[in-house]
Amino acid sequence: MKQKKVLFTHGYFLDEDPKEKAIMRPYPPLGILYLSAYLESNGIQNEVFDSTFTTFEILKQYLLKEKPDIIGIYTNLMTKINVLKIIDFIKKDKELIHSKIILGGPEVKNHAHNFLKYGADVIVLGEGEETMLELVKLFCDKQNFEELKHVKSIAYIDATAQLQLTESRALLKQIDALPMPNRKKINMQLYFDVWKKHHGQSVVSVSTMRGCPYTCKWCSRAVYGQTYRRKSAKLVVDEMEYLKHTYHPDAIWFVDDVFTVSHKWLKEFADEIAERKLVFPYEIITRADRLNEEVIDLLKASGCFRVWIGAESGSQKIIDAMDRRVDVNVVREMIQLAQKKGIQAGTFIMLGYPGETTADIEETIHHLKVANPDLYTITIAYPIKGTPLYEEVESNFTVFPDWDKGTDRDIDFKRTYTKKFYEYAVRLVYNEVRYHKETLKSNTNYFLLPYLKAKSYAARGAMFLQKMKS
Ligand code: B12
Ligand code: SF4
Repeated sequence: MKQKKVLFTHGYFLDEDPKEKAIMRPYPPLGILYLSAYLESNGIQNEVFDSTFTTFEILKQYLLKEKPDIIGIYTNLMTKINVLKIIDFIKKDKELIHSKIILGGPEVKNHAHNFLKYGADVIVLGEGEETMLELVKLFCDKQNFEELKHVKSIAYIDATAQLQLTESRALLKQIDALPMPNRKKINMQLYFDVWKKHHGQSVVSVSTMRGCPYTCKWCSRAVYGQTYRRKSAKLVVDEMEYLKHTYHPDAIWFVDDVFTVSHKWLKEFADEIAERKLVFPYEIITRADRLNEEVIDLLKASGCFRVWIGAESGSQKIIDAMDRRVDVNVVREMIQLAQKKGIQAGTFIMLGYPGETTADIEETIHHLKVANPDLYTITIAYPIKGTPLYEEVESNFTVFPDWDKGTDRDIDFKRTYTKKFYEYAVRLVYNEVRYHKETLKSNTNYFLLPYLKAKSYAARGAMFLQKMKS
């Protein structure tokens, strides 16, 4: 086999992202680091160009200098427009005309044909390791596109200009067999420096599970589907040990969808940590219905300092409409129990879900006041293609950008009230909840209270005006 030059990259440039620049919590692109490690362990050398701390110009110069034969690009909803710019550049430059562009990641499955028409050569659908390896081998051995039909889980355009979707590939049974992400291919120190500078501690991300067995209607499961596969606790702790000795980070963030989904696994994990005396601060995301006192004790004992508990709303009606399958009272209970046991609790809120009324928003404010999480974030609901929410609101789209000009985040649909109404509702929630928190403090700043109330009233006034328009 003739080895070709293989490069992985992604289209995320932190400098272009004002929201991220305000929070400065960047993470390395784990997906392509997994692919890089998998190829390397199968004898295929490759490089990773981590675009996070660079610019499009620097990426262009790199591509022109290296002239990779195969360029694999991670694509998600936020990076889609940049990925299109990268494709455009590669396809129009005569020095790169020979390069094959392979796209993967959560955004490509439901837009495969569009990406191909835009210039991508192959789209990898779902989990990428085995498919990428087969594609690289195929491109190294033969140049014949006819052979692509034998590679499972891809989309491409054939010689007769027809879209071809190949047979689906079974998901990897044993994710234990995967090598650790190839972090040595990128400059991890750049991430640690940013974290240290802005948050006083360096954090490294780790993935231990693939897939999620739940059904939340707005959530994209384009890559791993409604599955659940887990690395053995021993291997996860091996990775933690390796990270600790190689990079000396201050904390770990587990990017898993529902970290405590299996209590059996969690027990094994906590035991392994205890046995190796490797208690290390870590942060997770999970669901309230997968927490209880025993689980919270295991988390605490094994180093967990913060748990994010999704609920999305304080209104049971909206939680049920999302098919989130959780009881709002259990969410409150678990936020409080985690805090009581010395673990910080955060939660996510989504406003503007179909059917949400002012009464539901008031319930959410009440929920946040009662639950009193240490942290929370609010997003305005938007439909991601391929999700049940998308199908539900598709016939009611009011704003739908051209595919190559915008993302699903820019879509708007007919909600109970206008999108602007919910933007003001976000302000209302923040100010009301902050007001409440301030009143609980013994050293409250009494000038702050009327200021926050005034902001709440202003938000309510603006919501009222928007309601009139709805
Ligand atoms: C960690 C994470 C984040 C982090 C960090 C992102 C990062 N730099 O890694 C933060 C918090 C910043 C974040 C933010 C957002 N995220 Co996010 N995030 C995740 C999460 C939980 C884990 C990602 C991960 O590391 N997975 C593990 C790796 C191994 O899997 P993977 O990346 O999918 O890679 C595999 C395949 O996709 C494929 N593959 C990947 N790249 C390539 C490239 C090639 C060439 C090939 C062949 C294959 C391939 O092979 C890999 C291995 O099998 C996922 C959900 C999930 N469970 O994956 C959501 C997810 C990726 N996020 C999502 C969204 C919507 C967002 C936001 C837009 C949310 C928002 N604010 O509105 C922002 C946008 C951020 C941005 N600037 O890009 C969606 C993406 C949906 C979509 N269609 O794109 C997901 C899928 C969540 C969901 N279920 O809806 N996110
Ligand atoms: S939101 Fe979380 S629990 Fe719900 S389906 Fe998505 S990953 Fe699973």
